[in-house]
Amino acid sequence: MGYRVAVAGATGAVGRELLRILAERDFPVSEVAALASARSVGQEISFGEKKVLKIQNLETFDFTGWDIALFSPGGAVSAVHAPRAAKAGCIVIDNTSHFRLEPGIPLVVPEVNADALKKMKRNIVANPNCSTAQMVVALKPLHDLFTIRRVVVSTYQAVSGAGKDGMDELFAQTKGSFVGDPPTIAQFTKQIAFNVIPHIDRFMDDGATKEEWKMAVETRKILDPDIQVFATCVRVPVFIGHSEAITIECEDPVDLAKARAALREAEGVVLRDEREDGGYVTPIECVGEDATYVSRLRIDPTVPNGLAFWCVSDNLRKGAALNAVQIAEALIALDLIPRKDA
Ligand code: 11C
Repeated sequence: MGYRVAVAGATGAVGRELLRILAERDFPVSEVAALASARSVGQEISFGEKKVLKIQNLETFDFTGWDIALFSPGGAVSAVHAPRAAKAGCIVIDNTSHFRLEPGIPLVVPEVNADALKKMKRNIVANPNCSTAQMVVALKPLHDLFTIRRVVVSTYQAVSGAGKDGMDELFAQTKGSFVGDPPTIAQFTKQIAFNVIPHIDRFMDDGATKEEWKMAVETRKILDPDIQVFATCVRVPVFIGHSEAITIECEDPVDLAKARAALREAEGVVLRDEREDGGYVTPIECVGEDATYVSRLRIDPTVPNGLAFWCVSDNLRKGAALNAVQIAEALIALDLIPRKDA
């Protein structure tokens, strides 16, 4: 027997990845519903090798009797429909930023804080921002060893973070540049092809962007409320795979050999750090992979107890869909999803 699982926002980049990962990991499903907005109703979407699902309307879908809902339809839509699903008794794992900081709603990266799931009060669990998820996976073993006090991070974020339309814009601008078409700019504030843009999400009063703010507040909720994070988030012309240059300052003296050993052992982390040409991981190599890759690990001698590294992961997988499915798996392991077929 399996679980009845609904995927909301099934036609988006993350929604498609959610369906792919559920099938790939043989998630115990008895039935899967693919939900999206009215304009996609009736379209077909594949689930695994053999099944095709017809898109149903999220607006009118009745969640009664469904066990798990994986939501990625955009914050405003989740704000309305995630509580509706939760009220119907379905456990919602929401990939938008809408519920992340709300009390009683755990914000979870299973390798880091699966235990927080036990504090779920409203049938909703939040999935973090992609740039936060991969960073905390890499930080956790280092925090356990040296107690991180401050993180300075610069990101190099793929256009798929802005969804399928962001990917289409990079493709169209790149192609257009070879045939002499002027760039059409819609998803980003400036041309993204052959460029980088130091701006993701809206500006806040202190001059930081909301993406930068999210990295700080989400890291504190997931890993440790005493960690300070200073982020600069940059969009780069890469389709999939976020990269991050991270420097940490720790309370305790840092030992490089111990850091390496802990990263090698850590769940979800692959250390590839060979200090030679090509001995590091780039975003194109992490596409379709589950791991968070760490490379270029070295002491930062310019700050007390400093350590620096490079971190890369598939933003649609660990940064979104994979983490959501791992949360569902952790909820099952902790026996936190009431079986309606029991
Ligand atoms: C980006 N990180 O790369 C964003 C996308 O809060 O879930 C995910 C936004 C979020 O544009």
